[in-house]
Amino acid sequence: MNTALAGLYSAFLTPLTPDRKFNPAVAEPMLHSLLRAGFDGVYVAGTTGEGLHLALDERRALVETLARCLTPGKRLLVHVGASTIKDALMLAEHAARHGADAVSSLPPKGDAAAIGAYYAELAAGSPLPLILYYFPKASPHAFSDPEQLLEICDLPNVLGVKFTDFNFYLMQRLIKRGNLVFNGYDEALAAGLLMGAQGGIGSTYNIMPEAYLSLYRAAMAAEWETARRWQTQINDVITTLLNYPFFPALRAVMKEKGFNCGPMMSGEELLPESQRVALLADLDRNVSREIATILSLGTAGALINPR
Ligand code: MN9
Repeated sequence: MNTALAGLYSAFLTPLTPDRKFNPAVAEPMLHSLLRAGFDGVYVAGTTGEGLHLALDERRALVETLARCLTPGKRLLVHVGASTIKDALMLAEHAARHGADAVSSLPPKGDAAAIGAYYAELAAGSPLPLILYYFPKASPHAFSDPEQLLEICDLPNVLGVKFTDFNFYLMQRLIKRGNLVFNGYDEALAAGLLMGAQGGIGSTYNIMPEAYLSLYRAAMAAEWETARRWQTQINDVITTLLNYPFFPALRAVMKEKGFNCGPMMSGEELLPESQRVALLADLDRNVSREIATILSLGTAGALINPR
């Protein structure tokens, strides 16, 4: 198995200007801070990065900026999923030209035959290895027969799967067959690593890198009690975030940490001020001091909830 890309990657939130253009002035320091914290790299323009909502030239600008700022030894995984295979192949070629390490794609719309044909064409035409994206909640039409996922994994140039599901039995079958598997549900990273996932990719890695890296190091050392303790603390945060519109809530916490990612490309509204304040107060109430420090809630919490 090719494990060169094993590790933890944050699913990069695409920072936008107020008029919804890619904002490199925020992306650069955000990338540096994630890499400095210890992540192996970033996964860009996926669900979290709103790749499917960005114009193609914005997606290319995003990749070019991050590729330029990548420090030695760090890696760039680019989601190239698009509404046509032609665009996906063009983005894969662009990612390769700019030094990315792998590409990835959600399944397209359509039936099993269309999905099979799309991945076969992308795997064959991409200069970079392909990471499939198994996410039944977002793409319930795809892989209703999991055997199809296993078959596509056997194609040349398919490296592995970003596995966003709680079916750990299926996850382990993939691992056993020699595929590189990235855990996709942040709330179950410890479980995925226990089953043999070689890494993880996640949206909430952006707001608490140190917690995920501590969990990962514990898991790699087979210190499962410690890994579970981190997972439990992490899940206090995720459970709170899931009570709010999720991606606006993530953006609100990023802003608290000094990274103003601007509006959502999808047009979904950011949290109104009263909800933003309520979210920060909920986090302050629900999470440990250790996690509050990692989230940079120190001052916000104290202001909202003096003690
Ligand atoms: O990148 C993410 N998937 C989506 C993977 O956002 C759709 C996860 O990190 C989830 O956001 C997270 C919360 O459910 O596990």
